[in-house]
Amino acid sequence: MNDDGTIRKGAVEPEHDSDFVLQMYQTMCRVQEMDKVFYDAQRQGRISFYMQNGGEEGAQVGSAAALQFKDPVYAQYRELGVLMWRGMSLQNFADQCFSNEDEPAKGRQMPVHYGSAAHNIMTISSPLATQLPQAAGTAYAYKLDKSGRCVICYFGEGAASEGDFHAALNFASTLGGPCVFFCRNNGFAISTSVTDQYAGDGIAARGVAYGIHTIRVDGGDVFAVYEATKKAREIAVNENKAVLIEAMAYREGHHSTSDDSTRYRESTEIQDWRARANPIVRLRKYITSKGWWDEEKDAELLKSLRKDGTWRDMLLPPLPPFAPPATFTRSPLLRVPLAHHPLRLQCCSACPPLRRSPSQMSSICSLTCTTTRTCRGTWLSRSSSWRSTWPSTPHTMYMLTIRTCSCLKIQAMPFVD
Ligand SMILES: Cc1ncc(C[n+]2csc(CCOP(=O)(O)OP(=O)(O)O)c2C)c(N)n1
Ligand SMILES: [Mg+2]
Repeated sequence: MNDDGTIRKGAVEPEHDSDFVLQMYQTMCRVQEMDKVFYDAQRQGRISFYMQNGGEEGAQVGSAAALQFKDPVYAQYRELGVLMWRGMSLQNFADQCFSNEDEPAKGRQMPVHYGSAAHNIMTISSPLATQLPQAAGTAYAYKLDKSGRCVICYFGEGAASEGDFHAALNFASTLGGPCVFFCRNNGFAISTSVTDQYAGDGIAARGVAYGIHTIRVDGGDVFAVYEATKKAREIAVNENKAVLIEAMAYREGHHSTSDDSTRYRESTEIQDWRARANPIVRLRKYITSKGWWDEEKDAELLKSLRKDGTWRDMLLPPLPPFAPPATFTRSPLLRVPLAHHPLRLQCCSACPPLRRSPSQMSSICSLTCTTTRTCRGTWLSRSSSWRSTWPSTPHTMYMLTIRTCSCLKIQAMPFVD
């Protein structure tokens, strides 16, 4: 498909029925909408972290649609459309990002580290590329037990610089097993553009070097991705071999909510990609030209996505009622119970060391957020209080270190100016 939604000269137009194509389109729009809402939720301090998928919805949904439910998914972290296509609900995602108890890891994981046995999705790990050797191993097991299943393993082009990428590809090429290694080449590994990541011809060339069937595809073209993945799965299962796909796309958003990508790329570059090559826009042009879609339907879809109950609950402005102050005695690890509030931690004012200046206080007590490994607050001058600079979330854990404080009684309470 061209950027304007027309079929490229010489290409074969796919013969999907309209329901299937519209289902793909709606899933891609849902990814975009969830990204907006969760990004805002992070900015409002309701969750600590989020990663967006803009520009890669076509690669995600197109590949997921070509697979079978029995195929296990090993993902990186920017594959929301795959998980949605598998049937994970907005509530599942919200439970994970908000560390609710209904989440399989019971709030012990960072946001966007989804996983669901029910949907055949392995839990995402933070260290890059660990999923690749795991996928190669699973595929080898499938080869031995002739299960007819095919492993799909997603990763970014940045992760392909890890040793695990090479170990996995060599393992897969020599021992075999049905595995589709799906590389999302979105142009960046955080702030490092591909021009600084490698000097060769991208990731596809590495597949050829390992003797693995390799396909490079336009990642913004949902149909092309679908065909490539379908073919790759077919080869993988029939020949018990690995196949590498490199889907060329562009990361339209920041790397994560901890990043500001305008520090290392021009905003005009982002705007150009969004306007010209966004996979949702391209597919919308195609379905409109087929007479399956129009502006009115698009507006209705957007309205219904925004009306979703999960969004509504997340965006409710009032904060939860104040929990009673909690007292901790010598416990080094505090699970802060006051979700969503800026927090005041106060030591007994009778404690002599705490009547010192803020700089002296810092040398006596320190509070470190165990998620970000940073001290997320400041001691207030002329008081024995510490104020968090960010609102706490349900999974915020602080490591409290008290060196010479004699009372060892700390009270946690909502911060009120
Ligand atoms: C082993 C390891 N090294 C470094 C990091 C820090 N890190 C997190 S994401 C990332 C960039 C990965 O880029 P890419 O694989 O292209 O995926 P993208 O974010 O572009 O989707 C890096 C370097 C990490 N998580 N693990
Ligand atoms: Mg990348």
